[in-house]
Amino acid sequence: MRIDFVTLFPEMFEPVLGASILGRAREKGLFEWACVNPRDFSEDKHRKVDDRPFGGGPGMVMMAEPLAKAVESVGKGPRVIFLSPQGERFDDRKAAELAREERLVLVCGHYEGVDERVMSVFDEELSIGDYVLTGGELAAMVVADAVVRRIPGVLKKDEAAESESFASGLLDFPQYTRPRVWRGREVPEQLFSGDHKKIAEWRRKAARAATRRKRPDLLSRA
Ligand code: 4FV
Repeated sequence: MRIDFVTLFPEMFEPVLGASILGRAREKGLFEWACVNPRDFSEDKHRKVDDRPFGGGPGMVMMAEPLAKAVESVGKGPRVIFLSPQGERFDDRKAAELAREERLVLVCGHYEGVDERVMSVFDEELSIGDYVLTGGELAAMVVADAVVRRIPGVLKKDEAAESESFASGLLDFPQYTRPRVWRGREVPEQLFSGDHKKIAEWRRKAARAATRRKRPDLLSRA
């Protein structure tokens, strides 16, 4: 899979996407990415990419031309997704859907937003949550992380297991590791029974209990 990020802050991406599982996915040739900066498409001698809002009001607005040119420079074909609080809520189902794509373009807004007329250049809008970020970059990286880890071969077998949650409609069961007693608190003895059926049964019950307690909405959905 290839992802092109349209962003005014390309320096933000390598530290995050170059590390851990996504870094490894790139090394394994399962994932590649690049950044396209609208500033490189500004015809303005000062490489201007934002301007004051018509009708007044605080802040600045991203100009349509440099942004449209940057998106179009990636070429026809890829699905173009604009990250914004007005978008459809991003979730596990959407991650699975996007993981089937060959190419994605993730467009990162900044300032108060973008000139509304450039929305026609985007195929869809996605939001990672009902709050306002300073830019779409973090949201784009969240989407990239959740999508790339769904690409076959990116996660090792044992890593893959943990990404089942949500797909099963339930939250994950609680995990424990050494020491067996920590600050006087024991690990549930069922996990030492060696009886895998009993352990799986205990985990299923624990996952349902956790979901009922923390995310009852998921249960109604499940
Ligand atoms: C956002 C979100 C988000 C809004 C103004 C960028 C910022 C600035 N993107 N999910 N929540 N974007 O807050 O995706 O342009």
